[in-house]
Amino acid sequence: MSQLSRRKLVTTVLGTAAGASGVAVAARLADRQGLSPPEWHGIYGPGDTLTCAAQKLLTRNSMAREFSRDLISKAPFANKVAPLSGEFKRLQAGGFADWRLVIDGMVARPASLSLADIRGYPSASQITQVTCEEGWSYVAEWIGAPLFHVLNAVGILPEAKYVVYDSMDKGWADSIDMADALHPQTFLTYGMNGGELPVGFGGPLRIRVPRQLGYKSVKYITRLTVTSSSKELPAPSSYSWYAGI
Ligand SMILES: Nc1nc2c(c(=O)[nH]1)N[C@H]1C(S)=C(S)[C@@H](COP(=O)(O)O)O[C@H]1N2
Ligand SMILES: [Mo]
Repeated sequence: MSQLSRRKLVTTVLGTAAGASGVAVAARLADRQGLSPPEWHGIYGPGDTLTCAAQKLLTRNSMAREFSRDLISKAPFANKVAPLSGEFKRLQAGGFADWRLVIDGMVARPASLSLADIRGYPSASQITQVTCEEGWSYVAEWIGAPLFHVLNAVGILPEAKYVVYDSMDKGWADSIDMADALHPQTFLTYGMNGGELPVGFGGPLRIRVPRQLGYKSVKYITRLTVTSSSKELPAPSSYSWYAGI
């Protein structure tokens, strides 16, 4: 089925089902189309699931707003710089030469990439806003490898549904679905405002997911795991999994 006719079908069916036999039916249909947050059977009710599905349908091909260079924040605010571990400090002392990003799970060619490897992929930049759920934000230029280049290189298997990312900052693991993982503005970021990505802002490597709230843009990432199972996603934090803005 083509993208367009599928979308039409989904919106029609979602609307009809929501009116006729209740939101639960519509939520199940949304789930089948890969539009639901993975935890909707748990803390999300069918109502929230429909909200998420509707936003995903509307924003499927949308881009996060990009700003002109003169709107880059003069004093961007680094949220929390966690007391990073001894292991992090050792890597930092070595100029991150030993830093690796491990890519595993449902990929044809699992990989362990150095920063130089990641810099070897086509690079891109975006001037986008980090928006914290607590109400503050800043605009910065982010430079990195669009994640889809790297995922194409390792070869994601057709059943793959999510990309999980883990961080050297304990407790900061999260995940996105394939629509966001393959989105052109989702970056493995190693540069900021023309220079290297400072440690305070997540250096040496941070994922940028600019269509979602700041907490999805996890700093210090060291592992990407591709999976088809929502059961393999990191335990939900107190924030909602889908944070589209
Ligand atoms: N590893 C890690 N990543 C993180 C966080 C964190 O504490 N640790 N905070 C998140 C939150 S809540 C926000 S709003 C943004 C803030 O980005 P900043 O630190 O560049 O200001 O980073 C996100 N990524
Ligand atoms: Mo945040």
